Amino acid sequence: MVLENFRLDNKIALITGASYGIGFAIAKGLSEAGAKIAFNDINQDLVDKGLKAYKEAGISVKGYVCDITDEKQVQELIKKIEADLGTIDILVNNAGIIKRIPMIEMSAEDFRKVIDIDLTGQFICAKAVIPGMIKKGGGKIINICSMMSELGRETVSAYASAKGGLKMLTRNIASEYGEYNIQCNGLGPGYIATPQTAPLRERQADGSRHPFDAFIIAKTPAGRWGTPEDLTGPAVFLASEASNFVNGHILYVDGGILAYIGKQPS
Ligand code: NAP
Ligand code: GCO
Repeated sequence: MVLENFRLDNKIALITGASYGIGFAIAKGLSEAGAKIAFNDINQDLVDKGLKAYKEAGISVKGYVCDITDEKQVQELIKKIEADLGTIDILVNNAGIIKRIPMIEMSAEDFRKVIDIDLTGQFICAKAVIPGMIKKGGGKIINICSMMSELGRETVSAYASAKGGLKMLTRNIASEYGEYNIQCNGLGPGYIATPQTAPLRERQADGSRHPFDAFIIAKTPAGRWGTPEDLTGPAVFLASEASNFVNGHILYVDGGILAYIGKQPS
């Protein structure tokens, strides 16, 4: 039965930065497909916020404080999860930040911080889980990419550089570890309504849409922002045996933005 291939029963999944937003929605979806869930976030307050939200959603999870840019912390995190739940089968590299600053006004320190969290952190987490996946006979790594893995725009030079690099890290992990039955793919969300994009959707003083909000609506054939829940089905697919021959692919979940020139302004 083909639908059985989408089940995740007895699989152990780590979703990074998953106290809220896209990570939370993906963790909820993987849990509903049968996976045991572990998540981390950058501080105890966020982990506690996440634990409360998961409990309210009826999801049993393990939560851990871990900065994904700190390799020692990540290696400790993996050991704790292995002791609490077992060897990780699925890693969703979701944690990230964005800094919207015109490039020539951006400090090298800020640029490095975005690269460190949005790209180096994903390398550190993938490096930490791959040995266990090899021993276990396989695994799934899902890197949360972006429209900015393909496109640029004003003020997001660091973020676009990181997400472009994450696309190639995805392809390289697929290339280097595919022979161990590890599939590494990317999920490329379009513009999703989360706290990270809230500044781009703020209502103007006169009650009108934020200009960027109106722009994204015109650029999206679906005529709407995505929701974190729009990502759960694609995430379950990439985490499951249904995608065992999909490797090094970036699955864009963008409502059609990348295919569309955009609606003519009225
Ligand atoms: P987000 O605001 O990007 O938050 C991601 C989570 O990661 C937050 O809880 C954040 O904590 C945490 N985090 C930040 N730095 C960390 C670190 N060093 N170690 C561990 N955790 C860390 O939320 P989102 O909008 O749900 O985005 C999730 C992912 O999707 C990100 O990778 C983002 O780039 C990507 N994405 C988002 C969109 C969108 O439209 N929202 C579209 C495409 C891709 P803090 O709250 O303290 O920052
Ligand atoms: C921005 C947005 C985007 C989204 C997302 C699009 O400022 O343009 O934050 O970067 O977060 O990455 O896929």
